[in-house]
Amino acid sequence: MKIDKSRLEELNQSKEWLHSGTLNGLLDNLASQNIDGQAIIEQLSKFQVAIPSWALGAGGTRFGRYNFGGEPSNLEQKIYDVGIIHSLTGSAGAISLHIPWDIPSDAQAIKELASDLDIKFDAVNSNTFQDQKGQKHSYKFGSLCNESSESRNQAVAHNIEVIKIGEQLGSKSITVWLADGSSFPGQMNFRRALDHTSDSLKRIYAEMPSDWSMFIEYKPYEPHFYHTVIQDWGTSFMLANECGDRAYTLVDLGHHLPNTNIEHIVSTLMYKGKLGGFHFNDSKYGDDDLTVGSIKPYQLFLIFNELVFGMLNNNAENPDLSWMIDASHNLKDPLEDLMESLDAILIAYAQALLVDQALLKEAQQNHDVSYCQQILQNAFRTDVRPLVRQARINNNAASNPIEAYRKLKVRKTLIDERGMDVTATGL
Ligand code: LRH
Ligand code: MN
Ligand code: MN
Repeated sequence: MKIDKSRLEELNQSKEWLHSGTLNGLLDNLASQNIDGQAIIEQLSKFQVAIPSWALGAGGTRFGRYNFGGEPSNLEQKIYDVGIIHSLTGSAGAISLHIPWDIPSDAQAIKELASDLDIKFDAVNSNTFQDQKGQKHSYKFGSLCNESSESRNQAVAHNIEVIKIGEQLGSKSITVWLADGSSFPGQMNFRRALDHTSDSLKRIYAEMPSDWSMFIEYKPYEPHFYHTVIQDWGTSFMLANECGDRAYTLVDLGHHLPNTNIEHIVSTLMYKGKLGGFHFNDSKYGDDDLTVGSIKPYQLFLIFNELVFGMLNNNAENPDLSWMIDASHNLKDPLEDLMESLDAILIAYAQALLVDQALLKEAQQNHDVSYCQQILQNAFRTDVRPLVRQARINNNAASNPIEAYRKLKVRKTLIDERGMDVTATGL
């Protein structure tokens, strides 16, 4: 199914009187603080976030999974779903594929479909955290870190295969997340596991085309509960440096122990030009993968404040970041959930763009701690939603995507087309 853009325009028109009133009030208010609201709207319109192919179905927990109905059961349908989100929000112009869940049978046809829907292929993700049918060697005791060179070689070969598939689609990066680690003291030799991982990553890096980047995710625990080989940003940073200039650390918001200062990590990595990618989600306890902004919106704003600062002070040539939502669970309509995440991302970005960096610097240099806090909190407490709505309208998308999604009865159409009892491939 495709969204009828003229219906979106009608819906936007019906709310225009309400929207323009609040927008103009906000623009005047910002102008009185010397903030150019129109410039912020333009930046918001340009901001594009990739949708992971595995978030389009109703995700499961390890205890159970409930079908939502109308879920995509193949890559083509997943791309149509991203097309729906992109038409409604104007900010989801990319998809991130997971191999082997999303191997295209006809890469050219898939590429054309995506291009018709104005969707690019973001980073491709390899998967050595599960054994696949017919696979010769197991990853039960690790993949890139395994004591067995046969398992390691197989995992390296898989990553190279993923790069080849990505190349056919026009992707320019690979994201590596490893489940490698141990669950009991003594089970694994830390140093040998790290050494093997470093060596395997270098072998994958060497096979990347010269315009490709590698993103290395870290995560402190899960699925292993004693030690994880790439447990933190420092380990990822070290491995990325060992691989080369085009290897970067990827920050996934859920991959930190409670109370970690993630904005500080962002700042440090950007200082060294080594922040490559970002996975958005939210969490209360661990890698909960909840809707972005649903639990800790102030933290999200503080992270965006560092991202904006980093992008403005790009001395170390940090590349443009690869943004992706990495959230999925089993309660909400997955498409509504993703649109809520996109909304939260744009709101936090808009709030961060309100921060007067020069004024903040002056307050910091004067050690005016209260004023520093006020500058940040004034930005955070501004209702920027009219700016986000206008950015969507400028992109010919829906001013209120979820309302439009419901009015256009998108889920019902998907269920009619695909049935109730379908399961998306993925987590
Ligand atoms: C596991 C994980 C990770 C990856 C994704 C494929 O923690 O969520 O964040 O990006 O699986
Ligand atoms: Mn992730
Ligand atoms: Mn995760």
